[in-house]
Amino acid sequence: MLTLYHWEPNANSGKPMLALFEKGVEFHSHYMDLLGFDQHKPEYLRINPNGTLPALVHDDLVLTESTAIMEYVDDAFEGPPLRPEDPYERWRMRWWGRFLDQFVGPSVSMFGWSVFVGPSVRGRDPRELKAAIDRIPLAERRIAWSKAIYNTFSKEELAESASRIALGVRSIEATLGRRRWLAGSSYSLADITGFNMLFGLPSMQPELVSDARTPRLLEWLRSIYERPAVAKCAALGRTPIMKRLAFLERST
Ligand SMILES: N[C@@H](CCC(=O)N[C@@H](CS)C(=O)NCC(=O)O)C(=O)O
Repeated sequence: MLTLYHWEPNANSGKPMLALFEKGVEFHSHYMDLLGFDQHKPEYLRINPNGTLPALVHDDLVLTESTAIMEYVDDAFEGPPLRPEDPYERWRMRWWGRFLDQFVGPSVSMFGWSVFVGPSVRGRDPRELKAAIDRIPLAERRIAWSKAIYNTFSKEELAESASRIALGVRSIEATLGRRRWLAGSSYSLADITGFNMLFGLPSMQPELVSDARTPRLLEWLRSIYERPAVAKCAALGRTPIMKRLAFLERST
């Protein structure tokens, strides 16, 4: 039995999901309504006490942390390898994973929480929202939810996030001028992470990511978007976030 507990197939939930589809592994998809706070309900906290997504349950094993789950999936199942054989390229794959997860991802997430998550729930009963915030197990996630709901991300922190995203974008654009994929000559978990984190940028920040400004990054996003596994992920999405993928359609 293999069950992936996930929200939309983007950011963290999209990473192990895309890895599973790329390898052709059959799994049960358990959609969690993050905007309905499913991830903080007792039945899910029994699986992941941190109340965050994704989590993969494989028989009696529970796996959390999206990047570590992807490595587990690549090790535990048959299918095309998603990590380079060459030790140096494998190091590069991990370097990119870490840079994206630790430096770029939290900034992209801050924007997502500020422009999508907050506005999606803000109109609900204030007492219910306060109770929902109080139930969040991780202090860090409580703070993010509270800022999203009460619209209190500061100008300074949003500016810092914008500059981190811009640095991430510049780094990827430069790297893709030297090699086909982030780690080297083969598509790897680094590309899966980058795609899930950044596919929304052409629609949300066209002044930063566009054919004119970042042609290589856009071509890289498009070539991942065109993989059959991405269409399978997109079919499991339920919110307007998935509409951002349409910006990767080729015009001709
Ligand atoms: N480092 C974790 C981060 C997981 C995480 O924070 N996921 C977000 C969704 S992208 C979440 O579950 N948020 C739930 C919440 O804030 O209530 C991973 O990579 O799996």
